[in-house]
Parts: sequence; structure tokens; C-alpha cells
Amino acid sequence: MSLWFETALLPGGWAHEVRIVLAGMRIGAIEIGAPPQPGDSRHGVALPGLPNLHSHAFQRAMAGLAEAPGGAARDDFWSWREAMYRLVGRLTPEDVCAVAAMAYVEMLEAGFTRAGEFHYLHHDVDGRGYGEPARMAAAIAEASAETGIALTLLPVFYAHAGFGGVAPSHAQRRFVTDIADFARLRADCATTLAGLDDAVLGVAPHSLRAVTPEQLTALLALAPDGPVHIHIAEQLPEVAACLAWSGRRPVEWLLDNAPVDERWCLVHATHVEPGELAGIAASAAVVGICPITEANLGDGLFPAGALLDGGGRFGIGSDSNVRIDAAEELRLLEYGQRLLHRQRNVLARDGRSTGRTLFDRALAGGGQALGARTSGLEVGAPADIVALEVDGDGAAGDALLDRWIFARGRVDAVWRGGRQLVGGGRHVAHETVVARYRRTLRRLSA
Ligand code: NGQ
Ligand code: ZN
Repeated sequence: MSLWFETALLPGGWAHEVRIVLAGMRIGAIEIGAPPQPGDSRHGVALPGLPNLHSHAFQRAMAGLAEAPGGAARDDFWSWREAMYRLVGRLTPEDVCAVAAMAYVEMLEAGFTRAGEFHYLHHDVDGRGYGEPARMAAAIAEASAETGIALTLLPVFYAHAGFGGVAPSHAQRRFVTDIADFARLRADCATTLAGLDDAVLGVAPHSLRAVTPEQLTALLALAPDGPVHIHIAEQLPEVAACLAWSGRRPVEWLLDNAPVDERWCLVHATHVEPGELAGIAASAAVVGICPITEANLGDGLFPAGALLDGGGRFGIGSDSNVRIDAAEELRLLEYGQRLLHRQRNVLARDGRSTGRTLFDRALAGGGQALGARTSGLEVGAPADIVALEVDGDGAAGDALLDRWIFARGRVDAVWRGGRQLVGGGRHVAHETVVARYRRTLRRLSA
């Protein structure tokens, strides 16, 4: 089976008339300047699939449903979290599978080929563990298998409601374990993932709010390799609480007290000072920026230009999944910087266009953060390929990425592990997944 593209973004740059010969799940050969052969599937622009480094799939069930003031004196991240916890109180494993499948279909249709699932909804509605500890993780794995998206599962350890070991609230009962239970849960997750192609297992201390320093050390001992993800410095009250607890800002504390290196993904890191930014860059960790969610929740703007100036790395995540769109995440990342600095093309680097810089960095950073390092479309790599429609208007090279991200442009087809999952912009299981998702939402809102 071979695919033929008018043009393709290869690790060495743009190439024309590119045949990609599939060898099972991988790329077997790449021919450049080759005419299409009879039987080749012909397409426009080939890009490597993007990693989505931070998702809470279940939150797709409240997308667009928390956009009216809820009666809190101040509607902000924390009041949104109350609404999110109300959803958490109701979901069954079947619901989670249906909602996650919807989110993963939308991710694939947008050009994401791997999801980093920051998974903390572990227990039954009464807060007790399921008979099978990783029952909820199995629902996530099932949604991944059904939709075909590659999965990096990040089982989350959650123990406290605030810095200094504050007891968890009732609303957090479905998340909470001790280290021994978490070790069993994570081992069960490994078994669950064994049947899933290219799956990666990591570990995720939820945040410095939810985990004590001792627990953080114990978690790292449980997971000596693989990705380590943590939410950090997303909200100013979190920075203030961390300062009150330790005298250090969250990122500062983490860099001083944990072996942060290239395994790590610092999710958000919105509120950082120059010294912290330099520390992140020096550690080779990836910053997990989630522009749509950070805008939706009123988090603030991460200083992305300064990160790049200091040699730092980033990837993008869809986080709350309020809207799932890879191009839009990249666009909003740049637009936030433009509005802040009153300049244009703030994140363009190395003499390349903004779209190209954003895409290359998000590809490399996302792959690193999800334990699936990639330099893109090359022989031996997984055949994770996104085809954009061609407009036939003469745009070429980086302008194709710029147009996809900033102007107009649609994902036409997507292959993940050599299997075509999206054609004509639609996932092969779109209808069934949407129908089941709607039934699930009707039941949840009844
Ligand atoms: C989460 N989401 O775990 O889903 C969090 C909210 C918290 C974001 N931080 C809960 N965007 O951080 O306490
Ligand atoms: Zn998150």
C-alpha cells in the first residue's frame, strides 16, 4: 500500500511528488520526485501527525456547557472546577468510553495522532475502587482502540486538596489513592495497555497542590522511566499558596526539589518569572501549553517568546477539550503573544515562518513529552500522517502551514499506524461515535 502526495513536510524540509510506501504500521520507504503509481492513494499536502500532550477526555462532556455565569461571586477557574466536579460525580466507565471516543475522533479529524491522557477519574461514584483497579483506564484504552488514536496514558496520583497535605474534599473522592493503591492501579494500567499498539505509560503527580514532597519522591521511584507530567503554576492563587507554604514559587520549588529533566512535562507553567523560565529550558523539560483551555479558564498568558529565546521546548494540549482543533491551538498561542506584545510573528524563529516554527516545535516537544520521540515522516517511523487539502492557488512550502494555521485549511485524511482513519475530513467511525456520545449526554443531562 502506498500513498502519494503533491508535497510533503519531511525532516529535511519540503519535498515534491512524494510516495510513502507503508510497511505495516510503519513507513517502509519514501520516494521523492516520484510520479504516482496505479493504485496509489493520492493526496495534497502531507504532514506528520501532531501529538496532543494534555487531555482530560471526560471533560468533553461539558464542552460549551459552562459558559454562563453560574452564580458564584466570581466566575473563574475555581467555579468552573465546581461545575467539572459535578460532572465527575456522575460518570460511569461506559460514559467515559463514549465521551473519550468522541474527543479522540475529533482529535484525529483535527490532525492529532497521539493523545496524552492525564487520567485521574479512577474510582466509582461512591469513591471506592472498582473491582478492577484500572477499570476507568480500560475505558480510556477502549476509546483509543476504537478510534485508533495512539495513547500515552498518564495515570494521575491525587491525594490532597491543597499545599501542605490538606485533606481531599468529598468532590475529589473519585481521584484519591495512597501510594500502595496507586502502585497497583498503575501496574493494572500497564496490563491494560499491553494490547494497544504503540501505547506508552507514564506517571502524573496531579499538581503540587495534590501531592506532598514525600509522595512525589515515592511516585518517581515507582516509575523510573517514561513520561512524568504535572500541572503547575496555572493560576495566581496557586502561586500565592505555594509561596505561603514553601517560600518558593511552584516552578521554582519543583526545579529545586525534583529531578526535572527531559522526561518531564510541566503542564501550563503559565505564571513563571525569567529565572524559572531559564531553569525549565536548562532542564530540557517540555512546557505543555494548552492555549484554548487557558483562554477559556482565564488562566493567563504563558511567555512563549521568552521560552523560545532561552532555548526552551513546548508542545500543545487540548486539556479540557472545550474545543478540539490543533491548528487553532497553535494560532491562539501566537495570537496571545501578538496581543500581549503588540507585534506580529512573535514566535517565528530560525528564519522560518510562524506556522512552520509552531508546527516543528509542537511536533518535537509533544513527541518528547509523550514518550514517542519523532522527527516526523521518515523511514521506520510510525506511519502517522495528516493530509491537508490543496487549494491549487499556488501556495507552497511553509505558506501551506501558515495558511492551515492562520487562514483556512482543512484536514482531509489521517493515517495512524498506517491505517487510514480519516477521509474527506471525517473519521471512519464518526457516525456511530457521535450517536453514542449524544445518547450519553442526553442521559447525563436528564
Ligand atoms: C484538572 N484542569 O485536573 O482537570 C484541572 C482542574 C485542578 C486544569 N487545571 C483541577 N485545567 O487543577 O485542581
Ligand atoms: Zn489538565
